[in-house]
Amino acid sequence: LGLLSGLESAADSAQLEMWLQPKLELASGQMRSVEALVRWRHPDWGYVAPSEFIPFAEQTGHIGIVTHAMLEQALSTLGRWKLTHPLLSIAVNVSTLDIRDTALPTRIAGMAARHGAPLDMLKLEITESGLMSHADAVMPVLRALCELGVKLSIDDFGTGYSSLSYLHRLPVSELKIDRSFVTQADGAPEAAALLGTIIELGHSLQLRVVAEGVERPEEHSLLQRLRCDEIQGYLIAKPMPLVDFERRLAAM
Ligand code: G
Ligand code: G
Ligand code: NA
Ligand code: MN
Repeated sequence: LGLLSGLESAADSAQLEMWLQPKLELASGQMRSVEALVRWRHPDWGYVAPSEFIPFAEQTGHIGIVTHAMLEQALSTLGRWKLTHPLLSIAVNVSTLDIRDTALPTRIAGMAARHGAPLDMLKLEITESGLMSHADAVMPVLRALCELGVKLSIDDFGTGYSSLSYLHRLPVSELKIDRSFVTQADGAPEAAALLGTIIELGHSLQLRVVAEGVERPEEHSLLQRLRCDEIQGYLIAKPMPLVDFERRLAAM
């Protein structure tokens, strides 16, 4: 309960920080997109890990506080990058509860207008299980987001139970393969073949395919051979505060 009231005041006092983790586009060697990951800087407890408060916030219906804080920071950043880095997109994680909220698209459009942010540089990452658990309820919201130009990505793909016909109908543009598949594929031929099959599945659905959790050079080259579009993981960079990321951008 202390955690919960803490979360509410955390948002008000800017303790919910947006950290960024780059992704690397394999064909071009360019950075096209970064993922926003929340970090709670508590005045007494120090950094509270997302694993300690995200599941709790979801269960108690308070995830909207986190989502709103991340969207605000992402759109404000995109507004600033419009002139300096117009092709760099930011992906924000959203939970099932968020995408069942029919007011979400309008709220996002309002925030973007306020920050002068291009909506087509915003991406939302939604877990496969989140998409599947309320398939009918989320479809109108996904369509409305898509019409605004917001890009949608299926996170942790391979860990849920997608029906292929439903996947085909979803207005998503990207699939993020869960990191467990990347970790297992390293040195195991059958697991590497499975990874290749998931990448082909994504491509036959006309989706961009991103692999997460890439930690070793061998995984990087395997994913390059398998024609994965983008990779993300500690090998490329760990999540970092916005100021550190912008310092890196300036030095590139
Ligand atoms: O960055 P880290 O590995 O600590 O994140 C742990 C978990 O918290 C991951 O599953 C990640 O998707 C989730 N997470 C991180 N930031 C956010 C956020 O802003 N919103 C939501 N809903 N989940 C997040
Ligand atoms: O659920 P989601 O896919 O959003 O989880 C992202 C989480 O994965 C974040 O907590 C992030 O810090 C973590 N992460 C990012 N890259 C790596 C990596 O290369 N290895 C591991 N183990 N975790 C990673
Ligand atoms: Na994610
Ligand atoms: Mn993921």
